[in-house]
Amino acid sequence: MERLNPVAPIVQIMCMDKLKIVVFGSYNAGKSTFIRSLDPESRHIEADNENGSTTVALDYGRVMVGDKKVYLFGTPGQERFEFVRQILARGTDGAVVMVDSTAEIDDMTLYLCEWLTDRDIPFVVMLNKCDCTDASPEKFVDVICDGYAHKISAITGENVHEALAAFVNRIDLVSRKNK
Ligand SMILES: Nc1nc2c(ncn2[C@@H]2O[C@H](COP(=O)(O)OP(=O)(O)OP(=O)(O)O)[C@@H](O)[C@H]2O)c(=O)[nH]1
Ligand SMILES: [Mg+2]
Repeated sequence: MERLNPVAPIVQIMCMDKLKIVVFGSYNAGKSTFIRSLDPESRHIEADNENGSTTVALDYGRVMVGDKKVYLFGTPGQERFEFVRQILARGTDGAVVMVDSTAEIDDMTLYLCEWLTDRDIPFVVMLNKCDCTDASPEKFVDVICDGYAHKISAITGENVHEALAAFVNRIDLVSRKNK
């Protein structure tokens, strides 16, 4: 699961002791839960819906990874919020693509991976909801992330901090190589 694959070049990282990471993913994948798990004091702009709540603007959280301050922005998953995703993506150092591994591969996830690749934004796939008995994360690995992904459970916190730290270190490593 940790196999390294080539990462798109990072053109500009303004200041490596502060990082902006945007969390993308389909509706209901667990983006907001992931940010809550990393930062219990995170903020969320949501509306009530049939699943409890859905993000209608953004999530915002902060977490230290080693000596780096990581600013996390969660996007809304509903398709109609494309304009919000475009705004939040500006100037980001990296991205997480959150996937519900109890669901099937969907067009939105494929589109997001392509979109990030086209823009040379380094990203990591997080295969979420691995606490569920019907989770099948393996089916995503080769299709959307070329072997590089982390299995997590945002709701239990399993592997959440470790997966983010691995990605932050990876961004750092690539930026040092490019200097
Ligand atoms: N079992 C399980 N449920 C999860 C996990 N992560 C999130 N959920 C549940 O999945 C639902 C959606 O979680 P959210 O974090 O709101 O998902 P989201 O991607 O932010 O959703 P949108 O903002 O609507 O796109 C909620 O009922 C969560 O409790 C997980 O790791 N395991
Ligand atoms: Mg959300």
